[in-house]
Amino acid sequence: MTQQLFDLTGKVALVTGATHGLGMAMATALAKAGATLVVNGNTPAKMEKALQQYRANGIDAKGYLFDVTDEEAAKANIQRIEEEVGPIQILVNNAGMIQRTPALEMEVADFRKVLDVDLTGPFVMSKTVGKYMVARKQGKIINICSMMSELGRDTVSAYAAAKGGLKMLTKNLATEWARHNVQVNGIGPGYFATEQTAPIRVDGHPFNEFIVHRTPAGRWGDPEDLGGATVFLASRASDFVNGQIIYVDGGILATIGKPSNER
Ligand code: GCO
Repeated sequence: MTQQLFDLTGKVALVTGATHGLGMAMATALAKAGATLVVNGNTPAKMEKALQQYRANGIDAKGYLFDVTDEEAAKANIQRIEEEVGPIQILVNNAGMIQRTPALEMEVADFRKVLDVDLTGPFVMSKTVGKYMVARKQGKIINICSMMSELGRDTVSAYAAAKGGLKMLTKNLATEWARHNVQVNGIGPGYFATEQTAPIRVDGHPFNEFIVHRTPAGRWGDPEDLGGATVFLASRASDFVNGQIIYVDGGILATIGKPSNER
């Protein structure tokens, strides 16, 4: 009985930004739990390489190239996926970007771009896929939030504003769509070892030392650490879970931290 709760066999899962990093890790976990995987990306070369990586891992992923902030492109591709692959029952809004610039130096256009990709994009995708899910009275939407959904940090004002907004968008869509048996939740990753964090993770970088010390688990997250929460929120096991953000953060949000001279 318990295993069946987490079985995704026969379910179509669409993961945006899944050509690398945390998106690929979460998409892989969904596929390994039985889901039919559809991968979104916006770079042909990255998509080709990613599909090869999925195939090498025994996953026959389908790739669709489109910009999640472009509503017309999203509508056209979601319709294609529904026709070519099947009804989308799981949507993971993972595609995102970050720009690390002090607020006083950030161009307003750059601020708007981050908000567009990290907040409007998930809205476009949720609205486009949600229309099908609400009509079918079944669906799972998982928005990938962040530590910055709860905490500020120097240089990431746009990203934090977007991820804080994404937390509240998650709660609002959950409020509107729970009655249609569509569960909308989020995952808030802590600090993970990915391409996105590579610049602040190099040995000796002050931020690298800071994170290892600030995280009670004493390490950066491994992308595979996200698989369990992803499968849980995509499966029947979370049918009565709505508007929740599961923070997979090694304990960062649980603690004020400790003095720098303590291990
Ligand atoms: C940063 C990091 C973070 C992490 C993640 C934390 O610059 O602080 O890139 O944004 O990627 O979002 O949850």
